[in-house]
Amino acid sequence: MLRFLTAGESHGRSLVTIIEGVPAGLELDFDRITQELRRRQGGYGRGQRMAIESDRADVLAGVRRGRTTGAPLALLIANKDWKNWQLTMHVEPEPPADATGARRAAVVRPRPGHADLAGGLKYEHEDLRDVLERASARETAARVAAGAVARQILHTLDIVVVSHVTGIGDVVLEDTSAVSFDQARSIPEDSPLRCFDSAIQARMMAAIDSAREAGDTLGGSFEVIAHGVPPGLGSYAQWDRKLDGKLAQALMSIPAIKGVGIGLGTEAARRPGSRVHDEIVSSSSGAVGLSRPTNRAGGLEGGVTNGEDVRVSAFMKPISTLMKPLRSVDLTTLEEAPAAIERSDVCAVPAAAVVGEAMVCLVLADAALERFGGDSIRQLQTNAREVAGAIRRRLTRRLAARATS
Ligand code: EPS
Repeated sequence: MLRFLTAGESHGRSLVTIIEGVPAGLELDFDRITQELRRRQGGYGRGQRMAIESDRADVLAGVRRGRTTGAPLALLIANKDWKNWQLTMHVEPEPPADATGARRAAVVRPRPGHADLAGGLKYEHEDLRDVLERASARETAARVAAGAVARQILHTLDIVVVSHVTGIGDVVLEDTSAVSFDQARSIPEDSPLRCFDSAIQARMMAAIDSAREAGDTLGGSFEVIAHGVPPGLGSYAQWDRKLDGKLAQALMSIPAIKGVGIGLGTEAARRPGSRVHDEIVSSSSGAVGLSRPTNRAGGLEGGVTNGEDVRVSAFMKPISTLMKPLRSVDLTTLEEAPAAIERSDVCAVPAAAVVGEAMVCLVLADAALERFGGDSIRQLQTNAREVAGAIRRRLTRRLAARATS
């Protein structure tokens, strides 16, 4: 079982993550972890914090001489902004003598859309900074670090995960499924919004500019595509083992995500079955003599992977902090007041797509370890090859029998 926990606040000293269940013998590519963290910082519409940070993860445990040992990994991401927040975020009862930065006033006017009010009611916080510091999307940097490790486990099984932005506000791709895995993979890393269609991308950028000028924010949508996923991951046998459910929870847990779709997603609800279900045809080109001319199911049927690309979409609401704030209430007086303003992004959909990739990598790596087992990468690869060989032998034997009958 592969699991992870994160800890840390947006303006505290650091973010940390612990990943448990990583097989031994994985040659960890440290640069690739840094590369994923830098990808998360990108995107047209990101805020000033991204000019301060240059995220990288220090590996503190679970790795020796570049290889995982089977022990838990501990990764630490230092917040460069910490030097500006020590007088506000100090852990000690009183700020240390050498504490730096400004002392911020308590946050008492909750921002509609963020966790401020709900979190303050739950934990009985007077200063809503105690909520927003942990609820901040800053936490996703720790998830991306964990996801970068999971991605490397998947690569030992030739599974590759990519993403592409499919919508910003009301500027959306007509047909998300028209973008193939290879096309999504070909999007250059310096793309402003990582949308495959450059004309639509230009319109998306204009929409972000308009939102910024209006003191507003924008959300959007993205799709994560996992290629090379073997059949049989997940299970239909129990509600909490269905892989579509696990993927949906993982994506929904990303800050600001309000909807998830598998394959066609909600579009499947509007079509007749004849235009939803993916026919199965005998095919000499198929890995096991079968192929699917379409993949509207997004690689999952009954909560189990069927060998097609896993395609999951997520729908992100606009960033909560508006420079033209919405109405709120000052919780110290209960009088109407404009919502608090925190430094923020105008749009962070490309960043959320990178976080989405990380979450899909973590769920798929866990599902692969559940199906194939393996305390070491070598055992995992051997077991996965054996299962794939058994499927091929079973089905191609029937193909051979049919050919001779
Ligand atoms: C973010 C860090 C945060 C925010 C943003 C994303 O940094 P700061 O609060 O210092 O600006 O910029 O978080 C949000 C917009 C949010 O609503 O939580 C990051 O590292 O991704």
